[in-house]
Amino acid sequence: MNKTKLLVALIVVIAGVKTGNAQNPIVQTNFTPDPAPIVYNDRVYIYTGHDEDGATGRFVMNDWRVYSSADMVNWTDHGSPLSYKTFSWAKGDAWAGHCIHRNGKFYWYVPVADKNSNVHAIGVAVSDTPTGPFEDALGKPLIGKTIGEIDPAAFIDEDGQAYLYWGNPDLWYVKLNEDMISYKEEPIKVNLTKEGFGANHPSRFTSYEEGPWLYKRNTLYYMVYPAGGVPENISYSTSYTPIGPWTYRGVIMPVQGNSFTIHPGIIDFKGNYYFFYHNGDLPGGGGFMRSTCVEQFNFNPDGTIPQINMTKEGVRPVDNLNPYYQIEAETIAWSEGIKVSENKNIGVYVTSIHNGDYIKIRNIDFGSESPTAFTASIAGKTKKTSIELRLDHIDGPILGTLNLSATGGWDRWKTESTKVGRVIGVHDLYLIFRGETDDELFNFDYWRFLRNTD
Ligand code: FUB
Repeated sequence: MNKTKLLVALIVVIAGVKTGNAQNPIVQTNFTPDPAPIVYNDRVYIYTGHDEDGATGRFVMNDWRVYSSADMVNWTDHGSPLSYKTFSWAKGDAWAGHCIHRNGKFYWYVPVADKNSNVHAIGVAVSDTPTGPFEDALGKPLIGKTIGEIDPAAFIDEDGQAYLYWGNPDLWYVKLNEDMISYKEEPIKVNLTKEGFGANHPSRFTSYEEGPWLYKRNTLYYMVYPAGGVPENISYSTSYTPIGPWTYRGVIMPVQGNSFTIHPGIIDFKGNYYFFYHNGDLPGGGGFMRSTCVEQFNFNPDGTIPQINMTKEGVRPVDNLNPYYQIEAETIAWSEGIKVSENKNIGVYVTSIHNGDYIKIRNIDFGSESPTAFTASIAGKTKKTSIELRLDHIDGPILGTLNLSATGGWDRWKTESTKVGRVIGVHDLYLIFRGETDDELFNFDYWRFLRNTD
């Protein structure tokens, strides 16, 4: 490459980063540690923890959150359907959980500080839908006998037997009954050997730390876990049974990403393998303000997992978004400036919108017939605000501008529309918020495009 070409390439790369080509962390509106992904009805649902903004020196975690996507890049925020307050016996410390689907119900296993013992115990919440509402299934802990009852992860084998794994510094498992909220045999502590779990840290007997994730591919079971001690990497062991004996296989993700913890989750979705983790790389983030990220990977031909490094670019879209249905405003590939909130009337909505903030949505398929109008549901008290619609780039061509007036209240919702220019095919869309003030502009619930035929 000659010098001029190199300079042009560098400018393009820098401009790309500046205008939001990043895809990791996948949520920018809240800190979302400890991701636990599942696939349900052609969507990926991620159950995350929630580090409160401003946490320093200790974890401040009161609830959990749910996000979903059909394309792996546009993530819809389903809010927080579970909090430590859901469990009458809990007093806080809503740490890393895991949700699993069985017989039409969703079981969300979570560690919370127990009011009675003052240490973490594992509760289980149940719902009829992946996004809640969830309620305490037992009214007491499912597991709560010893110190270190954190980081539960459930797994259902092909023969129907369900297992729950958890623990720091020890690794435990129990066979769950078909009802997923009880067990017959007592929990078993796994014998952590160097052969089974490596030994890469002077202060620990093996490298197993916490956060187990059980994944099965063909006949091989993968136990994937944060390892170290701290700072943690993600390592794994394999076995031909879900209960071992385990063979240590090495590090998948080395220590990276501005966080002393990390947390794994692996799924298959639409023919690809995805590796979820968290880091502290969101602006303002760190060891106590961590965020979910995802990378795509392939298994090696011998079934081992290659080293996976953190990237800012994340993964490619595996589907397009149809803009002719109502899209929740909190469906976001990347955003800057905004936050989300939720209430009983309308659910989750975008808020804390200021002049220049934006939402990027990727891979919108406008089809072969151009839309004629754009409509959005907004609420606010500020005059002379607008949503600028730009294609493919934050400085890209303007497709239309939706001028808005005050609706009379932050919860007085109104649908406004504007004509748009011609566009066909697949494009990224930037919704850029404008106003003549530094104050908050409006709240934003949903949007869609309309065609003449709609
Ligand atoms: O998020 C709180 C704790 O940090 C989790 O339970 C561990 O897995 C670690 O990520």
